[in-house]
Amino acid sequence: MNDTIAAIATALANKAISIIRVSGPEAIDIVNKIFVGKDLRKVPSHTIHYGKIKIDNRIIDEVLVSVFHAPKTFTREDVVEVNCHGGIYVTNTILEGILVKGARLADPGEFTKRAFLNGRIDLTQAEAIMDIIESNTASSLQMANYGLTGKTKRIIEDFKNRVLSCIASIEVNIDYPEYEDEIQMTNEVLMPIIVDLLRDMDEILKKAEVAQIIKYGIKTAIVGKPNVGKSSLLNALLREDKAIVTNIAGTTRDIVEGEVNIGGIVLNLIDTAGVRVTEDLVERIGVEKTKEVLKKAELVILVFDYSRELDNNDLELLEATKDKTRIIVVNKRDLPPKIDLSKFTDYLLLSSYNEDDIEKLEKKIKEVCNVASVTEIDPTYIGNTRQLAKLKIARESLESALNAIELNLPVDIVNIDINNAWLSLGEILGEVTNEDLLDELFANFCLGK
Ligand SMILES: Nc1nc2c(ncn2[C@@H]2O[C@H](COP(=O)(O)OP(=O)(O)OP(=O)(O)O)[C@@H](O)[C@H]2O)c(=O)[nH]1
Ligand SMILES: [Mg+2]
Repeated sequence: MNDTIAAIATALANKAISIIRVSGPEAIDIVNKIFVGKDLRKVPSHTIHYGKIKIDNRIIDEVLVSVFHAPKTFTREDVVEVNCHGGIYVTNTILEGILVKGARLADPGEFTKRAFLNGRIDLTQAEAIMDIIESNTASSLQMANYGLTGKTKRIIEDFKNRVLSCIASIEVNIDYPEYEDEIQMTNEVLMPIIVDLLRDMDEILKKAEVAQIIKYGIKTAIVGKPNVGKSSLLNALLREDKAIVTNIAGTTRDIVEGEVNIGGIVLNLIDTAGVRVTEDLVERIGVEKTKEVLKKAELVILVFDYSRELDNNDLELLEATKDKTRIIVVNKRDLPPKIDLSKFTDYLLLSSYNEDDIEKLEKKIKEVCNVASVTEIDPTYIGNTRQLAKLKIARESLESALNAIELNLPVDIVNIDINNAWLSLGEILGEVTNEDLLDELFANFCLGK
């Protein structure tokens, strides 16, 4: 980790400004070699300097260079940032100049990885940086910011400390049985502590389901037989003419996707080909795709046509979606009815042409997804999948400790499970990690981050 890395931190497109970031022991020296202006090796930390970049005796650009001395920097190493004009060619030329003078091109996420390895942030905070970049609603951004400021870290540390104090007492008892002042960690003493821990973890895990929805959105499939108005409904929800609508059955052949933000919740809408038995090859492939989408959907909007009688296609879809979180929409309520609504227990009669009806549908979606009240997000909403998976493993270990206590197994056996819980909690923070995990994790970051 002793080399100096460099990368373009901004998007590579013709824009107003680009930033090239350099980090490592040689950062200042390297940039100084191509900078015309003050001697960057002599300027104080956290200062910005105007000058020019000169490579092979040619002026490349007029720039502002920021100099930050270790350790008060993002990576805890010396960091230099070059603000240049935002053309793709000029930015690449300056980066190349920096690489030629001895820096290495950074891997994706390598700056953040260094911040983590140098102890400036823990793994939950590193992941929160990524989550901030990927946020697309106010609530997911707020959640990511809780992570970045270390609130997630503190929740996990609190669990870890509670688990550790059990382990410590058990081990003192085992190693120094003669210390009579120490509380004896019998199964009776341990039981309520473990029960409390499980209860508190469950509370976090319960909120996590909603947190995941906030972060990733809800995969929502709009299905129905041909011509019921699925694409019209998609367009109405998106407030955009995205999918082609015609009065010809079988208009949508391929899936059409769109994203809509309903009160802070993102719906990943998927309009599908109308399901029916068909001889048309293209349409048949579309129908197969619909069935695939249906399997993966977290929410299904099943659409019927009020002006046509229910047929086998409708009934099959009703059956195929019965175990899904589902909203039944009976569309085209402006036309003379042909459907006996008493067939359904819960449905929304609407017209995709009517704005009030669409708002009713949105309200129903929030209700069904149980996210109506997600305006108040507190720091205990953890939305990061890796962190949650580890927390679940820690919970399982404690559950198995509890089983061992109930069987009245010796405390040192119970301690094995408690130790495992402690290790999993440490993994959330990145205290116990292996290289492969870190490589995989940071590889998902953007270049220059
Ligand atoms: N009267 C009336 N017509 C509607 C309504 N919604 C959609 N339509 C019409 O129904 C026809 C079919 O609409 P689409 O949205 O293309 O239907 P679809 O379910 O996507 O059809 P496929 O893609 O073929 O499966 C079009 O002519 C729409 O204008 C409605 O609420 N009332
Ligand atoms: Mg369609």
